[in-house]
Amino acid sequence: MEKITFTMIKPEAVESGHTGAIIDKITKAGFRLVAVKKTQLTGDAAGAFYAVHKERPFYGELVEYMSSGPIVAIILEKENAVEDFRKLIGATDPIEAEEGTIRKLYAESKAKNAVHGSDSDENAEIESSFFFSELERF
Ligand code: FUP
Repeated sequence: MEKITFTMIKPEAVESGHTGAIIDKITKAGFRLVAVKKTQLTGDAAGAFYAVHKERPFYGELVEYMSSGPIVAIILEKENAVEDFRKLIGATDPIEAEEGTIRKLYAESKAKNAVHGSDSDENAEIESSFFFSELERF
């Protein structure tokens, strides 16, 4: 069975007009779009989405940034989706990301790093369900 992963194009990348180029790179890498939504997180919603990072020093800034403007939420499908997508986006910090990765190309910094990518199959489902009902997945 094909596996899913979840991504968000983050506020800075949307604001900079990189949405189309990023989706093009994702689909050319063999991922299928299952669901797509442009929306803006409230502070509370961003806090809940990143609750696993609550104790980390960057949590406050992360929540503020992720609720600062529209994001594009996407469910993606591909064999080995989670691992392959994390390879495609590159390391958290664009300075460490490999050439040609989405973060190397479009991220501004470790905090404003252009895209999110789920880190496990379990989190891919939890994060997808945060934004989309079963009826919104095709
Ligand atoms: P990643 O899985 O690559 O998205 O990275 P993490 O789960 O470690 O971090 C989640 C988000 O927190 C990152 F996308 C950006 C933010 N972050 C910071 O702002 N500073 C840090 O030092 C680490 C992460």
